[in-house]
Amino acid sequence: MATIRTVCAHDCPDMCSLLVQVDDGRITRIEGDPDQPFTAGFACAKVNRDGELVHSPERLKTPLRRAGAKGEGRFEPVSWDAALDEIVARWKAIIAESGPLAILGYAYSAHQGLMNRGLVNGLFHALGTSRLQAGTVCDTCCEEAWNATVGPIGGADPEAVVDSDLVISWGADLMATNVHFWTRLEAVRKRGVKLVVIDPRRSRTARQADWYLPINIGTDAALALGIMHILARDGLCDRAYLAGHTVGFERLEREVLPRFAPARVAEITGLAVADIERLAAMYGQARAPLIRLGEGMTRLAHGGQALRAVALLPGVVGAFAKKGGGALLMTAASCDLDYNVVRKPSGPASTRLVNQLRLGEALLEMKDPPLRALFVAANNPAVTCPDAGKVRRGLMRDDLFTVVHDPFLSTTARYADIVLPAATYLETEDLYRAYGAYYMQYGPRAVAPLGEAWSNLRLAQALAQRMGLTDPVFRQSPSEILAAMFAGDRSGHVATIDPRTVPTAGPINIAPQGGQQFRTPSGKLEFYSETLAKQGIAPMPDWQQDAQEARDAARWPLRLLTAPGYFQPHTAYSGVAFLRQREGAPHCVLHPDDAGKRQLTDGQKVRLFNERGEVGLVLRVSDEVRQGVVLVPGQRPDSEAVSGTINMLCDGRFTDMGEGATYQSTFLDVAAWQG
Ligand SMILES: Nc1nc2c(c(=O)[nH]1)N[C@H]1C(S)=C(S)[C@@H](COP(=O)(O)OP(=O)(O)OC[C@H]3O[C@@H](n4cnc5c(=O)[nH]c(N)nc54)[C@H](O)[C@@H]3O)O[C@H]1N2
Ligand SMILES: Nc1nc2c(c(=O)[nH]1)N[C@H]1C(S)=C(S)[C@@H](COP(=O)(O)OP(=O)(O)OC[C@H]3O[C@@H](n4cnc5c(=O)[nH]c(N)nc54)[C@H](O)[C@@H]3O)O[C@H]1N2
Ligand code: SF4
Ligand SMILES: [Mo]
Repeated sequence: MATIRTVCAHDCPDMCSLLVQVDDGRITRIEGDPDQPFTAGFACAKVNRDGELVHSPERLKTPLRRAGAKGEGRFEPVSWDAALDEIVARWKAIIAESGPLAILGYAYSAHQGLMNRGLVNGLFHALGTSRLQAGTVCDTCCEEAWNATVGPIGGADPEAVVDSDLVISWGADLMATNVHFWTRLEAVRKRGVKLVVIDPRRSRTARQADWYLPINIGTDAALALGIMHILARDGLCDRAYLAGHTVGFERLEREVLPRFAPARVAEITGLAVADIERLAAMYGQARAPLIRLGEGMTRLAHGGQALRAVALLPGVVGAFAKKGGGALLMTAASCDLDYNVVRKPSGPASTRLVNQLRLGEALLEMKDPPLRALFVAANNPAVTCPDAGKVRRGLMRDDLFTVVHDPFLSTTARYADIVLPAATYLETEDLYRAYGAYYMQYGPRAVAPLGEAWSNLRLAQALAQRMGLTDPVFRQSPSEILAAMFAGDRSGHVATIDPRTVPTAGPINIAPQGGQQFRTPSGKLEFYSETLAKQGIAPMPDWQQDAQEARDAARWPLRLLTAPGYFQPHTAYSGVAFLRQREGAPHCVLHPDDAGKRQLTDGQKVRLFNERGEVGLVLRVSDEVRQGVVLVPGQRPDSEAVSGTINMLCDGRFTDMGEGATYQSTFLDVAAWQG
């Protein structure tokens, strides 16, 4: 028996340090590392089960070649050599005939390791192919909005919550997606610190809060501006802080805030005037209030404005300067490693981009040259991209050569010409840095890759060598690549770390010291952003009714709310039968009044539909959501659902900033399932 200390590589802000017990080559137990302060000795309810993910009978054991129609899922095993020979021959022929732009290849976020995620992208960067504009399905909107406000730098240290005296979870379901911060918070709450949750749905986190505010979807900017209005009205602004560390507040106060008096804000947000007043007073009187920002509020047409308005609040009361105060969206931008070593080893500085959330359109409509080959690792776009029907029509193209690298036969893999078995993170070694806490850690593999599975890193290097690429990173060992990421003129904590010590150091705290820094063009917190003005985007936060949302709302009675499932947040956990059962059949949630109006009852199969199509799910009736909203947790594959997947009803419209996904600008109706 051996116990291996490694790192959880799932797409999750916590980046836990794990103790993995291995008996005879099998993982028999996974626990959180008690020596990593943030992990604090426990792994979440999903990753406790990752032994079952690794040893799942559903794992792919060998490379496969398609033997049936695309999407049918019929394959025959082939050797790695045969699979790689075929891929390289096809790619070389396509490049010779149409040029490298006819190929699109990428790895996305299911393996958070800096090498296993980065080097696949480095391979396609070096080949000069079309490039994925990645993350638009997830965080580019909130990231752009944060950057325009605070700059590309991490927010408050979640461990500093011990010094907070008020915490607002604003559009984040902490118990589902940030459970170690939640535990920290619970400890602080025992001392009387209050937790306020602002969310359109009564999430688990909302139910545990001291005060829950059920806000209308997409109205957060109005609430934040309403709070600023009251703070200014009541003399609760920190004028010295505003003068020294921010730009544009006076103009906002003159031109925008007058329109956000409490009565109007109440009308927009669906909250009572008294509650808005109370929230503003609480916030204005707190010494070090912390706002944990979630991404939920940004997944709609004006998501960027919402995030900006909320992220600016700590500037109004000077909370950014206080330990325990400020705002936390993400932390990763404060870690100054040389990521280009793996992501951009060589290749043209710019090339044609394919927005991840418009993959279907790119596959079907791109010309000069059309996309002729697609490579996907660590992503399941046939389920998790909006307009999933279009993605699948693209994947159905007979003249598209598709390769999917995945530990499982994902929905996307069913459309591939060649499927390659991927090793999971527990079978790979890598360097990690958290995006929701200030830690870096090296994670060795716990067990050898199962069957013939290969890591993303091994595959990227093998393909690069066969394609004739000579960049050193395609031959180096992980420890050599790690050293290269630390080389050069680094800043912050990274500059003080000796890379040779990293593989055995365990968790390394890399929290920046002092108050919140700003890395905007002005070096200050930007209530007014010149950068946005230049892009033709409103430079000061504002709230306006979106015209297209208003038209769709007039046509369809319900609005989609999307949030992670507790046991099945993404499809990455769908290989564990126990977790599928715990989450239950893919479902939607309606308020009792909305269900009653349609004569629908709890547990029955229902049809969700709009102009883009229909999907079939099981109905749950609950006042977790308000009237007019249908919640669909997680993105579940069709194989588990009554029919289809929710992204078939969402379109590829962009957010106001960052060209991100607008799942929640989707309007629809629900009826009984027929047939
Ligand atoms: N354990 C684990 N953790 C994860 C993940 C995982 O797979 N496993 N996935 C990670 C990933 S990739 C991501 S992107 C994050 C996502 O995690 P979060 O940043 O928390 O974002 P969401 O889960 O999309 O939404 C959070 C909440 O926002 C609410 N919300 C929706 N619309 C609005 C709105 O208009 N206003 C307000 N105020 N609230 C709104 C939703 O109801 C939901 O409860 O979680 C990460 N964390
Ligand atoms: N409607 C709607 N759609 C959404 C969202 C939403 O809230 N609502 N959320 C969006 C967000 S925030 C995100 S981040 C995306 C997530 O979407 P995806 O990135 O597609 O995430 P997963 O479902 O985790 O699927 C990743 C795939 O990678 C595979 N995989 C796991 N580990 C490895 C590995 O080490 N190597 C390789 N090669 N493969 C691996 C898994 O088996 C799985 O098939 O979905 C987005 N889609
Ligand atoms: S909480 Fe997040 S980082 Fe920790 S074990 Fe679970 S998925 Fe992994
Ligand atoms: Mo995400």
